[in-house]
Amino acid sequence: MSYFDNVPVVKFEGRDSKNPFAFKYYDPKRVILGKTMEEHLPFAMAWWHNMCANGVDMFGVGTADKSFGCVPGTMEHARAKVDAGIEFMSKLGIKYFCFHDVDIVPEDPDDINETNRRLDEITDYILEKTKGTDIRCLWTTCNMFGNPRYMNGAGSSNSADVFCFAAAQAKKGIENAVKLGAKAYVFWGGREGYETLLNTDMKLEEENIAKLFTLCRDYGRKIGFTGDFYVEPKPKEPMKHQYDFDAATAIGFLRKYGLEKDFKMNIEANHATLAGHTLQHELRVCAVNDMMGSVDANQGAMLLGWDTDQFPTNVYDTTLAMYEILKAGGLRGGFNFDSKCRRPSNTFEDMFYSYIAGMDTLALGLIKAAEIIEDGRIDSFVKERYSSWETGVGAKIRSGEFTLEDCAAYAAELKKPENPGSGRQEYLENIVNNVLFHS
Ligand code: XLS
Ligand code: CA
Ligand code: CA
Repeated sequence: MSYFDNVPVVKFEGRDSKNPFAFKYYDPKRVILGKTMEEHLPFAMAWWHNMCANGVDMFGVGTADKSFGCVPGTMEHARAKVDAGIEFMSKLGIKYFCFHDVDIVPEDPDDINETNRRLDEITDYILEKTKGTDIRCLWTTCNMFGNPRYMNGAGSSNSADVFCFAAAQAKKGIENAVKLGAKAYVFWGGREGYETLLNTDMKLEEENIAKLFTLCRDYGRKIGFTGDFYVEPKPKEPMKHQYDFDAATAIGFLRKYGLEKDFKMNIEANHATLAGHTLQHELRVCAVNDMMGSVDANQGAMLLGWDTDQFPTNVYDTTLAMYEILKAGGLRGGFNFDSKCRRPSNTFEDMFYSYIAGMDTLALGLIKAAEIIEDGRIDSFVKERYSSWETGVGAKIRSGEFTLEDCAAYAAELKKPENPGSGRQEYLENIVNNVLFHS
């Protein structure tokens, strides 16, 4: 049984191609800065958007049919989604997928044991179907925000019983990560936050989230999970305030509880902009803190204040993101398209066009970021800008040789410092344009 008969295998044809089912920039075997494009860009399919989401929103029912010929909510449908997902990934040359537990099986509303049995059945099926292919799981996670039991949070719930259900789901999620050979297990704190401090014990909630992370880390290591745990920051939505606000906040939290060795960041572009940052900023924070894990590739709508999860098509942003990633030596994880087709883009063809657009936009970003690095003008400007720290007083301060009194005595002797020099922002921005639009 195949689902996408009218879509051919998508291949690289180059930028002059007008074939809508061809890559214009993503050329998997092309070598850039010593690695192939497919090594630089381990793409992943997000099960929830691609295989599940049907365009439903607060104002209307679904516009896309994701039944794959089955009755939704059945295990037959769950298996059809596996078949369709593998066919979809194969046609695009995507090697990874990511999922929440309830994306791959229908949750039994009354018995977690039955949900877990279904998870065993479907993960067996995934293993069987991916055998002999190079398709693998990038990361697993659990939906600990949709079920009404999580209305007050999961790890941060006021209810210890609810905490145990979150723990039970995460335990199964980590076991599934081991079973499927995933590189990571993700915690996105969907409802780990608050609406009002009038009813909230913030200290207890944060300590309990750390407790959940610690229990999961210890259990994972005990059962042989060697991958990373990721925290995916997001400042708001669904909660008014979420504890994992941004990368800096999440990294500080992990360090406070001694979790920084086992955890890295999963940075989502749209969450960065909701936090008032650029994706480039969040990636730089990860890079300088040795926390670069994985990326949820998407983009938001700058005029809206919510999480639109659009496919990344803005080359300027992907170029600057790839610049950070290249300079940090690459990702430990990959690029998971946590992106969904717009509600009126409701055909199977649109799913392919969307992934082709996203993959090409990241590939073009990679090409341009490598060109910026090879061009060298930006790097050499930054190096020169900080050159006062390489020798003399700067070197002495950095090495610890200079005390506060030494700094003050030096200033007293100098009387007045020289102008620190132009930041040259417009000159640098024009270099980016020059590289981007150089034919
Ligand atoms: C929601 C998040 C979510 C995580 C996984 O905003 O992006 O989908 O990636 O739970
Ligand atoms: Ca995400
Ligand atoms: Ca999102």
